[in-house]
Amino acid sequence: QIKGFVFDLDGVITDTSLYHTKAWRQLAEKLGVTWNKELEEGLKGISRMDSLELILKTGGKENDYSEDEKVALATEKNTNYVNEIKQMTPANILPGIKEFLDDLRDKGYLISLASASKNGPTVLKQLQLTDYFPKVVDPASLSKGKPDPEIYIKGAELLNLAPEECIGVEDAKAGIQAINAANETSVGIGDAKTLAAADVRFDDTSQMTLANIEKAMG
Ligand code: B16
Ligand code: MG
Repeated sequence: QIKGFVFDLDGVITDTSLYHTKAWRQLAEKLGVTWNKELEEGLKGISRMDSLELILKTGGKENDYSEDEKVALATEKNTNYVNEIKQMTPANILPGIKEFLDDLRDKGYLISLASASKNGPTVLKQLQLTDYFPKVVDPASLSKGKPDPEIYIKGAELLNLAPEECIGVEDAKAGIQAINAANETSVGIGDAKTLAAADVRFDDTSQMTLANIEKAMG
């Protein structure tokens, strides 16, 4: 029986990928790495340092920078990103999400956040959704990022629930893999091909309701 929901943030609650993409693309082009759609998709859900590594590898530059230089590059991207998200307001909440969270809260489901982003709490604050997420997994506490299940296991633990009692919601392939490996039920938001491994999938957030999830789970 499902008692809790563990949410990804970027791409599920709001679309920060726009801002992540802008900031990473700016850095990549400065470093002489050509941007492409596959790279853009691959950056979703993975940590800041893993994102930088993927960009450098895409450009064949993985051995060109020291650890200190890499940290400086990632910090430069983050400064630009943090600047961008200052403009976010509750209008940036994706369609149907507020209603879904209200419904979950009314029906007594427990809710936690499993975002790889260290800026998660800031984004929730901009969206005025902090109160809906009393439990947030600290991404700095993780030894491995998505697709490793650790973040979703912790998301369930924070709610004092077994993974089998939780539904995880994700927009990224790496995230769905993490939810499945954690033994939670996976709900994917987005493209059918990318999210083929999801237990339940919707094209966009507006279709994600308890009734639709129950129907899809059978
Ligand atoms: P930060 P999610 C992820 O968030 C993003 O999808 C990913 O693109 C980003 O690199 C990662 O957070 C880390 O973010 O640099 O802010 O710590 O999808 O897991 O909510
Ligand atoms: Mg995401």
